[in-house]
Amino acid sequence: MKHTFAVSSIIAVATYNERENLPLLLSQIRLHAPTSHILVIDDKSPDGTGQLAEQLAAKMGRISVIHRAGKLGLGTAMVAAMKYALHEGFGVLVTMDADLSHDPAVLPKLLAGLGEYDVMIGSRYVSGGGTKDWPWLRKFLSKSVNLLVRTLHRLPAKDNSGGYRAYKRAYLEKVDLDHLLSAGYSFQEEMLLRCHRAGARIGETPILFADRRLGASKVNLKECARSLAMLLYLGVPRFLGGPNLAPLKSSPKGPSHEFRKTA
Ligand SMILES: Nc1nc2c(ncn2[C@@H]2O[C@H](COP(=O)(O)OP(=O)(O)OP(=O)(O)O)[C@@H](O)[C@H]2O)c(=O)[nH]1
Ligand SMILES: [Mg+2]
Repeated sequence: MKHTFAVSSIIAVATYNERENLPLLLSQIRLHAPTSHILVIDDKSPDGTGQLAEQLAAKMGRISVIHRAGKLGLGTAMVAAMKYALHEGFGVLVTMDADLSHDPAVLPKLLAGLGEYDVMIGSRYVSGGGTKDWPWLRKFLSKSVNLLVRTLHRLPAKDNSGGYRAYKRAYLEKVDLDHLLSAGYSFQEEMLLRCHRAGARIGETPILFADRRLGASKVNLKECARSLAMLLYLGVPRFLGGPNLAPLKSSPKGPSHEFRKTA
């Protein structure tokens, strides 16, 4: 008898003051990825996003909320999501922003891409992708950083800095999540680099990245400079004192039912 298998997936959104965006975001995710679990990681948002997430979770079901003590940064929120996904036995983790810059309508394509690839990227820089309403300076800086990263780290992807991604469990298990070096923006490049070093096949599907419509931007110039320095350091070879980016040899503990039998 032939069985079909469905991978259990979890979609993680980190939030800091996203109260205005959360209801539409969660309903859109549920619409486009109805079988996925949702995880919200909130850092004690002063606007009450965490409490609103709890109310929506009670109403909608299959939504978990992690409340952290204060603003600890997007990178560590994503690590918390990765550990949660591993611990809870999910086969796929999707990460996305909460401000609707990442269109939930792309979720089916990201998930379907994992049939062929191990990590899928919602990409602004492949044919059909792009950014909407960005000033030329932001566009120029983002493209330049991507070109630098691609060249320096010999990464195959065109968009290495975006946060709209789907990861297969096996590659989250191979990355040493306890010793990531980046807490800020360079987190995305570092994760990709580590997955690449672990042998992951990386695919991209185009997205149109829209600027946030509601809520305040958290872009921080000091953090941009710190992340750029980190990207350069990540490119220093080991024998010259550079970082250890080798994949883990043994998997961390936790249930590993990657595939759930459905028939
Ligand atoms: N939990 C948590 N989430 C964060 C933190 N910083 C940012 N976020 C969330 O991470 C996602 C991306 O942050 P954004 O502020 O949208 O960053 P951006 O897209 O580069 O810039 P703007 O959209 O212009 O603000 C959003 O969902 C934020 O709410 C943080 O310290 N903790
Ligand atoms: Mg944003």
